[in-house]
Amino acid sequence: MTKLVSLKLASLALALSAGAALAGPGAAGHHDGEVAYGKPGDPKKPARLVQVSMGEKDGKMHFIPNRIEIRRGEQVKFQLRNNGEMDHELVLATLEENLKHAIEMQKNPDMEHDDPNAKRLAPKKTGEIVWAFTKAGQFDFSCLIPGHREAGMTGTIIVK
Ligand SMILES: [Cu+2]
Repeated sequence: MTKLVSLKLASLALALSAGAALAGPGAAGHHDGEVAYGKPGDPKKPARLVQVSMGEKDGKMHFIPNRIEIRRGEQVKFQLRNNGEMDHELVLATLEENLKHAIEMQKNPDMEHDDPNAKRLAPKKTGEIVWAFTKAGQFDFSCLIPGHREAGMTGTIIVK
């Protein structure tokens, strides 16, 4: 009996210290993985559907559409489809981050993205990105496979 009580107390103490650690200063400012262009979406919450297709035509590569307007606070489910003959990806970020990232990709072209803000698709495949646009601004989405952004695979997101 006494042993059981002390065990319960020990687990209570553990739970309390875990709670204190969660509320510590380290957690401040990084809740939900929020970044300059918003945060990963919650698939359980409603989302506006935006279809984006990827492909190549006449030596150029594209996203359709390549300009998307979003209201601040809106959650968007991007339904992606690769209609092309090559692998493509959509990486959502600030323009600055995507330009920097494109340089890293040139050094390491096989870098795979499996982040909440990016999706890579083989030809004829579909995929989704769910993103909550919590901040106003102008953002970028690009295919960072070397040469693709340069061939036209880039678009703009405007959050107002
Ligand atoms: Cu591409």
